[in-house]
Amino acid sequence: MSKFVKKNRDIPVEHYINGIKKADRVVLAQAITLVESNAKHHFEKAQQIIEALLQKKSKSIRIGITGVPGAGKSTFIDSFGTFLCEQGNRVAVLAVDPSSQVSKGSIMGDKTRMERLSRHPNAYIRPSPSGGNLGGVNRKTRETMILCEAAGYNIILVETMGVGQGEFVVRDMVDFFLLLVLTGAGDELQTMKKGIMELPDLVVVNKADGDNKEKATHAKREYNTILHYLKSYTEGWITKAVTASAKEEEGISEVWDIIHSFQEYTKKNHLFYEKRAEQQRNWLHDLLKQELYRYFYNHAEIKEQLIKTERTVISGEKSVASSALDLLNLFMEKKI
Ligand SMILES: Nc1nc2c(ncn2[C@@H]2O[C@H](COP(=O)(O)OP(=O)(O)OP(=O)(O)O)[C@@H](O)[C@H]2O)c(=O)[nH]1
Ligand SMILES: [Mg+2]
Repeated sequence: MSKFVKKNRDIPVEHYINGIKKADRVVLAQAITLVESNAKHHFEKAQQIIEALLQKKSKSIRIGITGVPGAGKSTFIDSFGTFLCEQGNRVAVLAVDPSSQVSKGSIMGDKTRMERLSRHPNAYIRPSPSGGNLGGVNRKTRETMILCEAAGYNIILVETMGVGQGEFVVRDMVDFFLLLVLTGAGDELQTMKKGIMELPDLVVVNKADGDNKEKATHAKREYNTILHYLKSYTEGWITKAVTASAKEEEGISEVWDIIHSFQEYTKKNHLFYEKRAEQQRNWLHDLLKQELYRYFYNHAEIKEQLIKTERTVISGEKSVASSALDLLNLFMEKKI
């Protein structure tokens, strides 16, 4: 626990709310620390701050960036983010790293990969919250996003590694999802999780520079062929593959043009806010399921009864369905 978290009991919520409204980066960072804390009283304070800062229709765009390790996500965010900042945008970079428990936050531990962006006054970079399960990381990232938007960041970039469940979680919290790939579609697809090709709104073949340029162009064609046969994630939007070089800063403005037309298209047919509404609903239900599960399995009497019930269903004394119902009834009697 950081020194700040230990000391912060006396800081009133107004301090955070006003500071964030004034785009004070130090206060924003302090509020995010509260959101990331697992202590109960921090949770309550964080919720008060968030509720005061909720926006009905935030004008931001949330962009998820995924890809296998080494695809160039951080380098791409550095170039892309700097490009966006130079156009007058305010860019916040967050990360979802389900592996951080093991690797202690490998993702974006390398702020050096975002050296230029981290120095830009319009950018705010927050490394991934460490510890906790994917559900916890999910909530923390979503709430951090709300705080950043309230502080005036109009573009939110979320980096996640395309290896675990992270990309599915991030897909459901962003408006636009970008998959960064390398050359050789065949090989790479094998290391990527099944179904991932159905998630992106854009595929960017990175490292299209030097000797690699030709191979990247070839891979782009291969990806376009694959994408042609897949259903798009966003109705009516055709997911394409393009080439770029994060290092040489080529194809960066083209990526932004595509995101811009995506925004225009989805706002015109109301999909943009419909998707956000759906994401809010999903989040609520995910959270409810998670909490119900936790309450149920942590309930002392349920735990005890569950062992007995297991025995009776294994021995065939009682049917599984009626045993489950009995347990649920017991749980409800105890809770309500
Ligand atoms: N030639 C070339 N190299 C690149 C490009 N983009 C990234 N790289 C290099 O590829 C390596 C990995 O880049 P990162 O940006 O760290 O990749 P990442 O996807 O963020 O990696 P993880 O965070 O470990 O998942 C680094 O050595 C980069 O310098 C590019 O456009 N061209
Ligand atoms: Mg990275």
